Amino acid sequence: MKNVYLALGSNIEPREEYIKKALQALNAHQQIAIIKKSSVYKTAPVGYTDQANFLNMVIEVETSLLPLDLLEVCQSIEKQLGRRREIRFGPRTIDLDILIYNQENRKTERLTLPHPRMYERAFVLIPLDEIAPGLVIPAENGKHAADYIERLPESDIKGVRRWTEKGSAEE
Ligand code: A4P
Ligand code: MG
Repeated sequence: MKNVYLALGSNIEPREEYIKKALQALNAHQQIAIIKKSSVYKTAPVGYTDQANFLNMVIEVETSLLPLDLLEVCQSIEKQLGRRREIRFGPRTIDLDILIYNQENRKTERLTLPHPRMYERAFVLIPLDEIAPGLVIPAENGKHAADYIERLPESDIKGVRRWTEKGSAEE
């Protein structure tokens, strides 16, 4: 079994429903078990800012799937939930990214691990730190989420607010 962290994000209504459905679909997969869920956070859009606020969360899962097979499952769930790829970084019903897969480091066209933009994103680092404060992110020289949060501008941190308590987006 491999230990994996996934990021979920949605900014098209009904956002909470899309997050819940994605959790259900992941949990329904025979080779995926959800171990831990962060709270759901309401977050200001990053990158392409002319779009609605997001709901974001991070989960820990155990899986026997290989990285590319897990990516395929994530993308099929995105598709099932009506995801259309129009604007890069733009609005989406659901985005399911693999943040960390075991202690793997890889950079291929289809998959980069850990997720290449996670170090600068408060909407990923804050929920990750909530559920895995002791986790060493397997890149650079082995830092924790909190070490990267420290480097972020205050305004990025303020853009991430708790929306629901831990576990309330039920499976
Ligand atoms: N890919 C490579 N590595 C990975 C990985 N570790 N996990 C490839 C998942 N996918 C990975 O992603 C494009 C391609 O990245 C995939 O085909 C896969 O082979 P995509 O989901 O199709 O397109 P995207 O979502 O537009 O791009 P991406 O790179 O996932 O966008 P980001 O970086 O996730 O940014 N602001 C807030 N507040 N909250 C958000 O959730 N999300 C984005 C999207 C922008 N701003 C946001 C949020
Ligand atoms: Mg994505």
